[in-house]
Amino acid sequence: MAIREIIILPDKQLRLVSKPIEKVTPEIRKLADDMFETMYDAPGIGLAAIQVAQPLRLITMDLAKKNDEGEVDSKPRVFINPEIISSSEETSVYEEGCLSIPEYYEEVERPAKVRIRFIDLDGKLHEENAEGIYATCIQHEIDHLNGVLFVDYLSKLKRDRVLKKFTKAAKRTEE
Ligand code: GNR
Ligand code: NI
Repeated sequence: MAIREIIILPDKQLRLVSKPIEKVTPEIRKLADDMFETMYDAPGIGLAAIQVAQPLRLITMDLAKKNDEGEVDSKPRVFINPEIISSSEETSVYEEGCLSIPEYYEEVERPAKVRIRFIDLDGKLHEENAEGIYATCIQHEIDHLNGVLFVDYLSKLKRDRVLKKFTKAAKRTEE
């Protein structure tokens, strides 16, 4: 396994539409392994392949949280070619962050529940209902596959302010 570099705003690759995966090859498995290592190291609860500069429809996720005994209840998940089949009318608001927009957090309103379809690393098809942080996270990650970032849901004023901050920071490090 290896930690890969996470690309950050204003990297234009974040705006690419990722390509469907036709076959789960050893390279795809290696990419998923590396994405888990990168995600846990960050740390983050989800990661889309484009965040490590691979424009493929692959997502890793682990919504690990401490249980009543204080032990970490970890559940690594892989989503290949995920799709949202339906979304609830009801919405919920979560404070979101993104590893590609470090140290910036804002509230985003999204459908509270979604039904998703995806394949796993064994090529097996799944359909699941997601709610709570799972629903928010899978929508955030599927957005990445379509070149969409959570700041796109904010007011133009807020979005422009974040973009400017990251563009300036990128200029400073290239000098
Ligand atoms: O680690 C992450 N936390 C998070 C919190 C609220 C909503 C979405 C997320 S995903 C984010 C990691 C990331 O950038 N995934 O693309
Ligand atoms: Ni993100």
